[in-house]
Amino acid sequence: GMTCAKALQLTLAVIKPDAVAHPLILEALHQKIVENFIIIRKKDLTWRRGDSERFYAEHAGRFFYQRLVEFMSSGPMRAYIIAREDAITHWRGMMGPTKVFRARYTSPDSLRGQYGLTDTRNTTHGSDSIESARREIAFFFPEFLADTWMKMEEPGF
Ligand code: RTP
Ligand code: MG
Repeated sequence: GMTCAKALQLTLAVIKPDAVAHPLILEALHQKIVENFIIIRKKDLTWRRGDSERFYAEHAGRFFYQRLVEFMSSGPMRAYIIAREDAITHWRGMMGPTKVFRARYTSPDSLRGQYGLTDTRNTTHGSDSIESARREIAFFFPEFLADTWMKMEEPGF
């Protein structure tokens, strides 16, 4: 039975345009996700610039904002809703540090350490808290009923 059902947590994982553009890297990242999580939803999509601006509104004004917004709407992405115990922390750990220099030197086996190109073109995104996971899952998957789904996972359902 699903003895760990109580602890299942959802998060959003995104494979960014730099990684989707390379079929072998996309496949490697997909396999990592398959091996580590239950995939609840998966979607290929391309953002308009406005989507990118809304998603990263909290970074508006920072020096990298324009390049980030531009890049994230530059080509196809793949988004997943994934589940496991401590999904948020686990996926962030697999990604490794945001900055590619740090990723390469401190976490060479992480996804960004292996495949990251720059601080912006760093292969993946992951929600950083329960609140942002909820917000970001709704942003990418507005049709997904997170509350209903989690209730179905309660013991005794
Ligand atoms: P996020 O906010 O997306 O979860 O990412 P994070 O916590 O790992 O990184 P953060 O520092 O909050 O940066 C937000 C996004 O901006 C991109 N970035 N580009 N120097 C640059 O060009 C630069 N610095 C940060 C990151 O790739 C991250 O997606
Ligand atoms: Mg952040």
